[in-house]
Amino acid sequence: MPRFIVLLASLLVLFSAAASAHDFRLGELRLVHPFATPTPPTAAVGAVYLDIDHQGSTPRRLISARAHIAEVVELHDMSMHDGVMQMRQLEVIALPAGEVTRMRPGGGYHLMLIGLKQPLVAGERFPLWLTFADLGEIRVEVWVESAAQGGAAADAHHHHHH
Ligand SMILES: [Cu+2]
Repeated sequence: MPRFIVLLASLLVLFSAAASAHDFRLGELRLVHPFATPTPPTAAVGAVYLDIDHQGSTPRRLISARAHIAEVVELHDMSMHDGVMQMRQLEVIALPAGEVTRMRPGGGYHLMLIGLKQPLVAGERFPLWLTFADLGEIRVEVWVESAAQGGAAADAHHHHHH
């Protein structure tokens, strides 16, 4: 009986994740739809993406991130150098005032989960803490879903609010 209820609850979570997006607010920052793409069972790394909609007039900076499911979380940028995709660690991610900083699989900014303690399974969720200079720390919930699904949900969320 209890097993049946747990199964039903997890199906409901999957269903709602497919149909919606989520966001968080810290001061004038709106943190839109944090998501992570699924990983193979033995993967040591993963990546988190979110859009940061900065609706204020003072430039802000994301300075660190952490999560229970990874030993460290690094701020990364991925770009092409001489035809090769390369990732580099950033000290900060600068957030220009009045702009949306987008993170998407395939290139650019992302949050790298290093020393992953468990695989990222589609439909599951996990907490992540983000620290911004002068604004402090906020806990957000990361949804594990495909690159296409996560990107589409984040895009749709912007259209909905603007
Ligand atoms: Cu990376």
